[in-house]
Amino acid sequence: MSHRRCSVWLRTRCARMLNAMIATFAIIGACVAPPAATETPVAAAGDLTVLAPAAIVLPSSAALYFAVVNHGNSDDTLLGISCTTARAVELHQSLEMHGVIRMRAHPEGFAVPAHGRLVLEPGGRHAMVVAPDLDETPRALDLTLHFARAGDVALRVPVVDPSDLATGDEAHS
Ligand SMILES: [Cu+2]
Repeated sequence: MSHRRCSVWLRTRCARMLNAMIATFAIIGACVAPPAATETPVAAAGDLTVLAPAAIVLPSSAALYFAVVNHGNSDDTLLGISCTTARAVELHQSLEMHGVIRMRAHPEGFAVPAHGRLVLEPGGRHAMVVAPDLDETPRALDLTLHFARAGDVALRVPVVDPSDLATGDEAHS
């Protein structure tokens, strides 16, 4: 399978999943911050803390969600994510156009503004793990986040059920 073919397939699958989730839980773009109950940082580096990591596992990929809080005076950038047990990790953004969710790759990374936060969430910015090597019932994914200023941050992302994410969004809105 060529790379181009594979990524088209991935985006279709990812968009389908997001459409289904949005239709089911009506969480489109409503939530900017993760719920208060998950504000406890799970990782930190420099001025950054990482909150609320969650992964949804699909047949040949996984979607990643988390938040990064920048407590410092300087902007930072999430340049990329690596996973030693996957082919690649891509940064994506979901955009709604005429009622259809489309995916856009973000190889340039995502900004983490000074005294602000970056939120990866269903229906918005997120990351996709391509072809992860997982157990039959995986419990977590081990990743490394790469930031322009703060450097590398190791992150264990627990695998959750999609309904768990929807509960968090509903609680916040
Ligand atoms: Cu995606």
